[in-house]
Amino acid sequence: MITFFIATLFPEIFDGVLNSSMLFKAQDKQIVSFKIINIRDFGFGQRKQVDDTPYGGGDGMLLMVEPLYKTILYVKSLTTKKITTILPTPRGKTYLQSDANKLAEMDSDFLILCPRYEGYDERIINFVDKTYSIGNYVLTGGEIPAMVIVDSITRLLPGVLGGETSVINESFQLNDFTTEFPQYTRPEEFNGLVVPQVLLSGNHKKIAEWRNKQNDTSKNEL
Ligand code: 6GU
Repeated sequence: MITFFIATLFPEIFDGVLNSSMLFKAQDKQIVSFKIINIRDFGFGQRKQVDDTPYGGGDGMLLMVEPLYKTILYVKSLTTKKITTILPTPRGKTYLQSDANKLAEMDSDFLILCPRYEGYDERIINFVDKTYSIGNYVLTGGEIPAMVIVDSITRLLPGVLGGETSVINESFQLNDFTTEFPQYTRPEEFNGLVVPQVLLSGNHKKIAEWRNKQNDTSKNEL
């Protein structure tokens, strides 16, 4: 069982995503467990303050290093298993399928620290193992990236997709650059749009060849 500890200032954001569909089933099958930690529990004083203004000036507030550090220590006190600590940040390495593949093989629990506000005190970098960005655009916090990372790892764990995973990884060589082939279901014709004939042919060799040839990313240019 792999435990994902997710540290956030907005625990409610995760309710729907973690408790629906495959992520719910993965918990139900005891393949993964999700534990949401509220960073505010490690804030200072009565107001549980976790943020402060940046040295040198600038807009907004930063997450202070100490509440994040205390969160890490707390989570490490909860388990004897190895914990890989991940910080989602637009300044991290771009997260790719190959990263998901490696993380899914690690036999480690994970702590994902979700930043908010205008960022975090850079000194927290010394206490994390990995930093990832999920692409070149700016989001309001680390929660959506955390969901992306959790989802992409969980679906690779044995038993989550009922054995499909190895098929996807091996026979289709899913890597950072492949797109999946287009698929069709009933009806055979919709508003004059027909299903490619080869898929109705029953010729599995021809179908496999056709699928391998499909790599149409033209819509990405629109
Ligand atoms: Cl990990 N965080 C934020 N705030 N924005 C992002 C991101 C992460 N990855 C892409 N944009």
